[in-house]
Amino acid sequence: MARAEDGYDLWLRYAPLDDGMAADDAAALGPVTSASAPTPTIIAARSELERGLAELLDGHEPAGRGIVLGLARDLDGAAAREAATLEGQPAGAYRIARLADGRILIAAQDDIGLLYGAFAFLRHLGAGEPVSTIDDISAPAFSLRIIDHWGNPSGLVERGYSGRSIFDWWHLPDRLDPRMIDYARAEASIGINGVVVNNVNAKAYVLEPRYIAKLRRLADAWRPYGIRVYLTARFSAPMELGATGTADPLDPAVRQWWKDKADEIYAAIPDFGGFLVKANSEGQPGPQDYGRTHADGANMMAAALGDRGVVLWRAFVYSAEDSTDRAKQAYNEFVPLDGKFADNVILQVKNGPVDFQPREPFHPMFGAMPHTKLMLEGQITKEYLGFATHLAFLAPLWKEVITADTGHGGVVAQNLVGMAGVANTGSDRNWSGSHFDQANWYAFGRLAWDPRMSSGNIAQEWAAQTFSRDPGFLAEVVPMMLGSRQAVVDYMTPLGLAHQMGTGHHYGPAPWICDLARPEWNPCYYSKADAGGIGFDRTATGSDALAQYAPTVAAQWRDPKAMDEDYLLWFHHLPWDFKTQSGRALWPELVHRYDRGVAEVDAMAATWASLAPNVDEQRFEDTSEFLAIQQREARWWRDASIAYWQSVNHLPLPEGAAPPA
Ligand code: GCW
Repeated sequence: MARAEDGYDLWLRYAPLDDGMAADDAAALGPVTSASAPTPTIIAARSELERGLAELLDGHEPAGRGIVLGLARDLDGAAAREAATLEGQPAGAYRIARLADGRILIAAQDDIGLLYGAFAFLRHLGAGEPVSTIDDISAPAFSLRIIDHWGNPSGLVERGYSGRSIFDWWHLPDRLDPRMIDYARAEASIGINGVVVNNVNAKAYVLEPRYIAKLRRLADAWRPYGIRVYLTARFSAPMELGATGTADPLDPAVRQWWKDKADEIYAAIPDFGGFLVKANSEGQPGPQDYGRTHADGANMMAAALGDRGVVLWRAFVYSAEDSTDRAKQAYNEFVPLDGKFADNVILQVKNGPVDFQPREPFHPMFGAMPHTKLMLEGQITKEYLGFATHLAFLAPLWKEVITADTGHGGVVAQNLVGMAGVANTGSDRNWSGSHFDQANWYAFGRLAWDPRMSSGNIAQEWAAQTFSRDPGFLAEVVPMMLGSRQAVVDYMTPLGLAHQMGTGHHYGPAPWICDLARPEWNPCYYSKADAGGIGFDRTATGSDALAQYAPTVAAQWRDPKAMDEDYLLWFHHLPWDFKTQSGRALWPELVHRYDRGVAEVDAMAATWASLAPNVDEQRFEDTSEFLAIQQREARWWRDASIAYWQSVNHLPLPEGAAPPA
């Protein structure tokens, strides 16, 4: 692959090591061989290693004892003993070790573990680690590590900010875009093992035979990379496709239709992953249309799949009929159904109870359904964080959620069987719409593999592989990435505010919108700002959403004077002169945080400007231009928000506040 400066190579750039290091590594490395019979996956692992090493070593011929790929059952001696350390580990686990005879061993219990091990070895080298110190054993924390695409067969991507869909539905199945292989390499390199190819706001016709044929071509292409395909299924499909007069999940003809459909899909794609379903949510059809429950609907589809696949049933539901507190609805609908879902049903729950905001407390369903499998849904595409334009590294956001103590025994991550990320990839040459948004794709996969990884380590290995291994560069860029999401929180929705984005596009500020028919589509519904104060009272005197959390967790957020102020206005409606922990009253504290966000973006831009020597011209310029937009738009957010709050609280700009731009 050409060493493109346009971002196409992602973190799989394999930029040449500096000469000394390349020479040392070449001396320690040798030809890649396989102790196991070649399968498509093992061939992919070998060819990735060969391609990666050729580029990293940049002309230096490997002169060492060689790299051996091998399944545990095919190894003997010292290699077998190393591989034995994987016993009991889940599918995909790998071991990388240096044997006494100088060979590098990449061992696994299954083919896909060898591919993951090959990518891991290249990641270590790509991040600048010398061969002599690489020693790794790793296994995925979750069995389901899925990417959800929100692209429509038309090519338009819902909330997609990187061009059109990467799937060329038009030419499939006859033509497979070679990009689909690079896509699979990228996903496999971070451990992703499932891809939902169509939008949750689904069209019924993707279940027609012509689309199953297209999907089959993708499934065949991705199988060597360990990726199973999934489809979003529209609940009313049997009706819409003219087969039944109802979509009632208890109707025998409906049940038979789904069973036949599943059989038809499995005949074409024996390892089809299953169905993702958005039901009775934002106008999508669902079991409640027939007086049935979410469990009735999900279990019907689960029965059709049998032990061949899973139903990923989304918990993102809220309705206009309940205007009290949108944040409470999913919990209210689903928690009473705990224990009623079939074994192959997994509830897919957004990280927070409202909708992918720059910051939300973790969703109260986590930990509250001990007899139900749950999966976390995060959004890689930044619908509410400035699209692909604003730089915001999301690992800290996801870490905040997966490390949160549910109060029901364990942190969120311990209550999950998987993680699903809403894709930010599209037809843009750089895949993600911006170079730094590639980091969010990368981080999502790394956390789904190992939720214990720190945001800093993820940023460091991504930036080293993607841009430069120079320690001076990394010392600047990693902290810049780590602070970037908090900056967005500060200039958009500080102190626990949420959903202040313009309704519809969700890009710029619109706290003043208050006249839309559905109350929960109005930003004013979330701020509840008036002359007396600001914030959503979710304590017992208000919606009492707090009561949905375990007592120990609720206790942390009950007292506005003692709590983590990042969630202050999420849970409390407070007077403008409420004394915050900084000693400032709420109003000047709010303004201070907007200013802090703007200042942070300015600092990010200055940091980036200083890194010109480390980054190729095109990617440097692309990023600089976006940062300039972000600087301007951070001010737009701050100034528009403050001006609106002033129109309701009639307070002057606090002393020392930065004047509007
Ligand atoms: O965040 C909201 C988006 C919708 C999306 C919905 C969902 C796919 O604004 O565009 O629809 O969430 O998650 O279903």
